[in-house]
Amino acid sequence: MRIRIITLFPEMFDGPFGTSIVSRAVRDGLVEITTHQLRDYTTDRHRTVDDEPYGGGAGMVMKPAPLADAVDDLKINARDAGEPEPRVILLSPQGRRFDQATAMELAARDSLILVCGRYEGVDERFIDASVDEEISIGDYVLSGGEPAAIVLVDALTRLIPGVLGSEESAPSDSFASGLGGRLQGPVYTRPAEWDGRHVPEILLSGDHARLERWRQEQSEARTRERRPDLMEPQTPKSRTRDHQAGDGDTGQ
Ligand code: 9WO
Repeated sequence: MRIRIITLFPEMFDGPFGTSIVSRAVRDGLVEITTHQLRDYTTDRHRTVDDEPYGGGAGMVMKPAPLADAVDDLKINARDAGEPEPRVILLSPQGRRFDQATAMELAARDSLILVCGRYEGVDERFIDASVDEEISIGDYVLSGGEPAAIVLVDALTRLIPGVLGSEESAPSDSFASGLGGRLQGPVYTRPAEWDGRHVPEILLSGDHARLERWRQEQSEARTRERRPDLMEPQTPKSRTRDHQAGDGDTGQ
């Protein structure tokens, strides 16, 4: 899998991608991740990437041309490398909510371009012209799309065959396909008593059949308690921009 990331802050990715499972996957050639400085796609002397919003308002808006030029260049790059057309994803609070099912869907693609916005947003015409899908990792405002891109890459990388050892297995299909699954129950390690608190006796009993039943019950009780929404039938996914081409959506 090949992931290209357009950003004003490439150095934000050095730590997360240089550590742990993602770095091992990169080292083993299972995923190739590159960051691309948006400013390199400006053409003016001051390397301008933003401007004042039409109609007034606080802050600045990202200009469409450098973003579109970056995407176009990286698509040419992908074609030259013999890759299929990359899917272009903008990380944005206005996007479809990211979940394990979306992670599986994206992990099955060979080539992605992730676009990280900054300031108060990106010019809507860039989204209309160049973005296939907007994805949100949750209902909060960040300073930019970068932390969301890091989350997305982490979740995808774990799903690439060969990335996880047999010890740390990927989530099962039932969990993955729309969280029809359950939350994980409590886990414990040594010592059997710590600070006056005991590990549940059943974990020490060696009765595997009873233990498996207990784990299922714990998982279900916790899900019912904390995330009852996971136990409801899933509502249909909202359509992606792919399916909306030409429907006149103004994004309002
Ligand atoms: C800024 C702002 C300021 C005042 C009132 C409303 C506002 N909205 C925003 C805003 O959405 N800023 C974004 C910052 C512009 C695009 C990049 N930024 C961003 C991406 N923040 N949060 C995300 C994000 C991405 C994916 N999932 C969750 C959040």
